[in-house]
Amino acid sequence: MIVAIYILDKEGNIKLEKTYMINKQTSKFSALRNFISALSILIPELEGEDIETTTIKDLKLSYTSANNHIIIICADKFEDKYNMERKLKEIKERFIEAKKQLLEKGVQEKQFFKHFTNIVDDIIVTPVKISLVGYGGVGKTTILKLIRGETPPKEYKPTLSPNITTIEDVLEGQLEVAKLGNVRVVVWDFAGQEQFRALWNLWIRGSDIVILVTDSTRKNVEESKILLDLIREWAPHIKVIAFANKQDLPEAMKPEEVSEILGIKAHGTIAIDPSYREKILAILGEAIAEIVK
Ligand SMILES: Nc1nc2c(ncn2[C@@H]2O[C@H](COP(=O)(O)OP(=O)(O)O)[C@@H](O)[C@H]2O)c(=O)[nH]1
Ligand SMILES: [Mg+2]
Repeated sequence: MIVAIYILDKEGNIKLEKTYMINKQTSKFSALRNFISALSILIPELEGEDIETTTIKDLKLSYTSANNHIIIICADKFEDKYNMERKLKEIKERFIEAKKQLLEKGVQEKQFFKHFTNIVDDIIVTPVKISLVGYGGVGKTTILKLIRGETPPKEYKPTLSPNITTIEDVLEGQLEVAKLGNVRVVVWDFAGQEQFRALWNLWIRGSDIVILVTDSTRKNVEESKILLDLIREWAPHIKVIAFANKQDLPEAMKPEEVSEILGIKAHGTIAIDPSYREKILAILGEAIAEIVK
């Protein structure tokens, strides 16, 4: 995975620095910054417009020059070279374009790099697709609203990675979507909307994480098991977790019982209770951390 991006000026000053590491990786790459600073000695020699990639021990570096700056993408040695170079090329093009606009508008350099960091994020961070699936009425839309923060939470502490803070509301036709940074959460109703059934298979296969939502009644959980078997058939390797929603209702089975019927981990939720937002975001964060490991 890509772990950092740096933009340095001709004098070797770091103008933009952004790391994309998760927990454990930090120590491994802590020397990176010093290394990059040292690398700046080479800048005067980096005249060419090409993109080059080199591997140094556990690191893979792609670099290029643009507008008297050097742009460096750092990844672990397993990262695909072409993926890095493709992203770097895009960043370079956007950098040149944005610089031009900056000059026209007279924007301060500091402001420029702050703004450009957002552009870089969009390019670097691979989007994560999460599908909330289940029968009608189990609480998917309510969960999505809770994720979006539409129900005011009693207490809000961001539990996902620092990137995942801007909440953008995107509605695409029939789909209900929440966007949290690079994470896209989409709702699919299993019952009804027959015309969308054909897309189901494709969508599920394109998802990184599927969350099967149940209302925790025995009938619904047993029906959802059939849905789970279908998902498994379509996408055998996808990460599927379950929500045992409506835990506040007297007929709700305990999450453990739901887990047992489904054969996968079921988290107890109450989507109408804003205090569950944090728990739900934490579950998503954990699942995401696992898949991008
Ligand atoms: N008691 C209770 N009601 C819930 C819960 N989550 C959702 N609901 C209600 O269940 C109904 C259906 O929810 P909705 O999110 O529209 O279900 P969807 O069809 O899966 O999108 C709505 O009236 C919600 O307010 C919950 O955890 N507890
Ligand atoms: Mg709904």
